[in-house]
Amino acid sequence: MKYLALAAAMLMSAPALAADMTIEMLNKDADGNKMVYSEEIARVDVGDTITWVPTTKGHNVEMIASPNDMKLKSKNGKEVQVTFDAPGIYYYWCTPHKGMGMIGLVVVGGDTSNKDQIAKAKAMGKSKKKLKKLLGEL
Ligand SMILES: [Cu+2]
Repeated sequence: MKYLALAAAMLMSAPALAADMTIEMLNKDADGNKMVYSEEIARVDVGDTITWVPTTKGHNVEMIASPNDMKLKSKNGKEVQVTFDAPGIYYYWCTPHKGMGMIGLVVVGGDTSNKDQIAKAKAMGKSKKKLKKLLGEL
């Protein structure tokens, strides 16, 4: 009986693990969009991990606004991994390409209650329009 309980617990934890996500940093995506993250809106559960992979050179991840004021500025061209422990919307950009609209949102735990905070966060060039568009999709 002990083993059955353990097996059941392992089965139940499987979906959370499966929700971990990889996001590619791209010069160009399959649709021809330039300087983009492969997932512009990523939805994960609390405790999930996202790995950003530098498929092409010269990109990074810099956190701009988040529910827990997360400090993050990854090195250009390096893989970076973040585990999200607080629910809410996280807004980040690629430092070299922020003016070209290279931004992304992570929604953790389905919580969009800090949408106003994100809407007021800094954005420049094409990122302004893109941020509005992405927030409109939440
Ligand atoms: Cu970039």
